[in-house]
Amino acid sequence: ICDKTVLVTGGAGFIGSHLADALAPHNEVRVLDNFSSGDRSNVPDNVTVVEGDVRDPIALQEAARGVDIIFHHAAVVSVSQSVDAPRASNETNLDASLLVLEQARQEDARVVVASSAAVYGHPSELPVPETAATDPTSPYGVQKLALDQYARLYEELYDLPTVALRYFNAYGPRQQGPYSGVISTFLEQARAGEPITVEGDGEQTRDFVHVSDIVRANLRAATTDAVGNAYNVGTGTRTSINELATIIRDATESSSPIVHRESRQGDIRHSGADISRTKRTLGFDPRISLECGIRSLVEGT
Ligand code: UD2
Repeated sequence: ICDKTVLVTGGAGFIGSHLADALAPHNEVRVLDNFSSGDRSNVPDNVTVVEGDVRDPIALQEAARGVDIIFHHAAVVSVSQSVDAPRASNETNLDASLLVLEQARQEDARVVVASSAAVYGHPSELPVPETAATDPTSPYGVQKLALDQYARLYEELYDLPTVALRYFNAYGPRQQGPYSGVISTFLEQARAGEPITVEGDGEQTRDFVHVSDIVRANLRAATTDAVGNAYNVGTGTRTSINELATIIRDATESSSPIVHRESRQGDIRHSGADISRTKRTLGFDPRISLECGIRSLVEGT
């Protein structure tokens, strides 16, 4: 997209900052972030940063004034935090999301929201299509499902162009911190020569999708006529955690042992996206295989 004024909430975070990077050369980009987990150094130079909380209507109003599109990526992304403190995560993940949708109505702006594979819980079929049953297993999943449904409803009720993108397991540069996901954990362990900790038997599978493919899905969502829909954003390929451990150990030429520890309570056994709707309707075609994505992470390219 070109010559638009856009707001990226959570634009200093992992996915939001990559999106800001991609948009900045050809658009006027604003970022709203409270830097609770995001980092200022992630934000490109030619972007207007509003330091503020997405829960704060005044900050949001300032950041959203006159925008054409809002990419809503501000969230408490930790599933375990949402289990420990459901109301606190609900305030950011759902209450603030409603503020964003309302603000978009005021501005007559398109909204692309970050939804999640968490809406499916234990998927009722594999690969899981968008039409499958939604049965989240955490407050985080309930919050993302409600957001995803509100986005659809705002299109139906108020004719607001909205798109919900259901991300599967995202990975890539700048993913860090205690809740950052298995790939960044394994990479750190392998680089430090420490044991790579597989939880459970390691035969559980995930659909790992590189952040640059996620950015491409967002850019498609920014222009599609097929609004009011949710789209899976994955690769369609599932990889076991055991395979992942080996790929990472090989790519880093690490001598870390691969060890097993207790499995995570309530862990999803298998997760994988049916991306046929996303391909057909958004023209989305993931480009980065897991091997390639991990190699580029290791090489820092
Ligand atoms: C992902 C998302 C989460 C939510 C959810 C939806 C990430 C980081 N999290 O959670 O936000 O959308 O999907 O279902 O993308 N594991 C190990 N060793 C470790 C760490 C993890 O074996 O040191 C295993 C873990 O037990 C699980 C798998 O790796 O089976 C993936 O764990 P995760 O935390 O990266 O992501 P997930 O799928 O639980």
